[in-house]
Amino acid sequence: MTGEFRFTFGPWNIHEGADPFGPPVRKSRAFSEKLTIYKELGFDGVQFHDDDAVPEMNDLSPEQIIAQAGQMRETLDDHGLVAEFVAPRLWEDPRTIDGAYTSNDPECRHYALERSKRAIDIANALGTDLIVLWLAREGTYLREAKDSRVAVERLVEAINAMLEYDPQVRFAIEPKPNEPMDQAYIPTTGHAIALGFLTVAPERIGVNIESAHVVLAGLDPSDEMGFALAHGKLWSVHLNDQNGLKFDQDRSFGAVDLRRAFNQVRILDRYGYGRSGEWVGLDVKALRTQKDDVATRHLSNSRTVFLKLLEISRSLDDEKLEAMIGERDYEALDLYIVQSLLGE
Ligand code: 3MF
Ligand code: MG
Repeated sequence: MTGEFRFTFGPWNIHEGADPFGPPVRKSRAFSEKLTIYKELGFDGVQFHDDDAVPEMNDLSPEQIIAQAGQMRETLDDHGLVAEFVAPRLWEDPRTIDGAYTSNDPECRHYALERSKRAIDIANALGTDLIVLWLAREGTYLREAKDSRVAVERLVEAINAMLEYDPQVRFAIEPKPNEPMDQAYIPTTGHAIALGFLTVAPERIGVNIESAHVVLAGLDPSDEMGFALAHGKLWSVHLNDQNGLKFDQDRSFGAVDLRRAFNQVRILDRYGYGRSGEWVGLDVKALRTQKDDVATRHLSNSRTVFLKLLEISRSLDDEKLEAMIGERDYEALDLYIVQSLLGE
């Protein structure tokens, strides 16, 4: 079968456990301390928000930002780590309360674009050509407040400006149907890829598929991955899990639906995901109940489950599978998969 997989996560995946109803329950860890944990947990790459790499970047000049990002690159080198991507964090500033690229206020849209250009500078300094766009507040709480056609045009305008700002950089759009907004304008993989085709450089627009986001859209993550793979657009993944249609849980990979996780691993492996340098990214949260000394288990556990499912997928008897499919005996196929997952 195919090759090895390399894993990444973002520093926000080691966190203090606050939720909308309660305060932090674990101590903060400095970013430098988090970096020392990556290798121990079996991870070789780091996903960044722009201000993970350059804190307080809104107070710095573009030159200062590039210099600080350069220092971060050296720190990564020292740890034997590399940057997978940089994502502009466009959902915390007061100017992005009503959206970033789709805000109704032109000054706010201007801020979002300038901030995104700085994120591209940071990516260059960190040595990655990939920007992830999670379009957090690009949606509505009420239909009448924004115009959905204009919103798409504004997204295209912003992405075009970024494509023109840097002729090399690639963008992986991370779709999500809701949260924090009631409805998002780019809720699924199909929307993200179609948006790319409206831009001046569709060949530089792909997707980052997050399992939980797909489940929230009522779809199957492995099918969304297949759709992106058929377009040559699966440039990153955020593997995790999600129990039904509620808030974005970011559960450990495979913790809720093992078979759903299995099928994601299977399609990634089948089509050589990773061969062109793609990483297996996680976007998982530790349960709030988890104590300090064991608050990184969700990361190592997710990786362990991925590798175990990979082993199971590769051990399946292809001839047996083909025979069952040929006979259209999907009941037999069903049992074979379930028994394999049960280790029988
Ligand atoms: C939200 C997310 C985000 C993005 C991250 C990188 C905080 O549901 O999934 O995680 O993945 O901002 O784009
Ligand atoms: Mg994510």
